[in-house]
Amino acid sequence: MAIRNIREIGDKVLYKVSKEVKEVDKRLLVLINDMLDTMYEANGVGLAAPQVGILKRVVVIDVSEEGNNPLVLINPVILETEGEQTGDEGCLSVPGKVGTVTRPNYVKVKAYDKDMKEFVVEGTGLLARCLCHEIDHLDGKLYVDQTIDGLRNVTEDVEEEI
Ligand code: GNR
Ligand code: NI
Repeated sequence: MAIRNIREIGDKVLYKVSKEVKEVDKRLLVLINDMLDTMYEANGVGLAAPQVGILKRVVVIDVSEEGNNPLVLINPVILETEGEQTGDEGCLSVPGKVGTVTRPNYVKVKAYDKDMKEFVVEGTGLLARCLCHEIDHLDGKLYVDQTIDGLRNVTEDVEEEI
C-alpha cells in the first residue's frame, strides 16, 4: 500500500512509449497495488503506469460509482471500436483542466490479467473513453492534444463526500 507521485504535463516520461510486460513478478504486483491506491486516493477513474513514472504497459481502471470494481490491464490492445462520443475529459496528470474529446463509443480491448491470463473487455460510454485515454498514455499521448476546443479550467468547489 503506497501512494505514488503522479507526474504532470511537461514531464518527459509522459511522452514516451511504454514497454510491454513480459512477466508479472512481485515488483509488478506492488506497482499494480500502488497504482490502484494512487488512483483511488486521487479520485480518478483510471491510471496508467507512465503517470507514476514507470514505462510499462500497465493500466488500472475503475469507473464504478462505488469504486469497488478495479480493472487491471497488462499489455492492453484495442481490437475493435464503434461509433463516436464527444464529451469532457480530464487527466490526473493535467490537474485543474478539462477539454472536449471525441472518442469511440464502444471499444473491445484484449489484455492480460495479473496471472498473465488473456481476457477481453468491452466498454461503452465512460469505460470506452477511459480505455482509450489510458492506452493513449501507454503510447505517450495526452488528451490535451486531441481536444476539439482546447482546455478549460475547472473550479474545484466540490467537497469530498462523507
Ligand atoms: O480520472 C480521470 N477521469 C477521466 C474522465 C474522463 C475521461 C478520462 C478520464 S481518465 C482520468 C484519470 C487519468 O488521468 N487517467 O489517465
Ligand atoms: Ni490521464
